[in-house]
Amino acid sequence: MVTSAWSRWLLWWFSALVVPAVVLLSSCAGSGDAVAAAGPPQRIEVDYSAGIVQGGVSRIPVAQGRRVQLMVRSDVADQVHVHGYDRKVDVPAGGSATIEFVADRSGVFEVELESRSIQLAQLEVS
Ligand SMILES: [Cu+2]
Repeated sequence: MVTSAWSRWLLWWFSALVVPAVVLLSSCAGSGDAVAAAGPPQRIEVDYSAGIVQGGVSRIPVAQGRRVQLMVRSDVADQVHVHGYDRKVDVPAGGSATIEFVADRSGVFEVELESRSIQLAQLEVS
């Protein structure tokens, strides 16, 4: 038979330890992402011209959960593709295209000029 003292102790233990731990864990993941995503976006600019990525192809660190604003300038018409997040946008010759997304997946993701299979950058989300 469960005594009332025992059930009170269980209840106390559950509310004192388990509930706050779960709330703490979920708020770490949840509100952290929300704050990062709500903050100013990380702006990344890539310039593709004369057949090369100006300044070279770089691996750009991005904090997971952060909003990213990726702007690609290009002197050729193509499509910009962010792998992993599978975002695509057309870029006109001599123009620019912007992709905005929340970097909620960790890993290294290639940004590519799709039809030319040219790597523009890598996003390292962690
Ligand atoms: Cu691609």
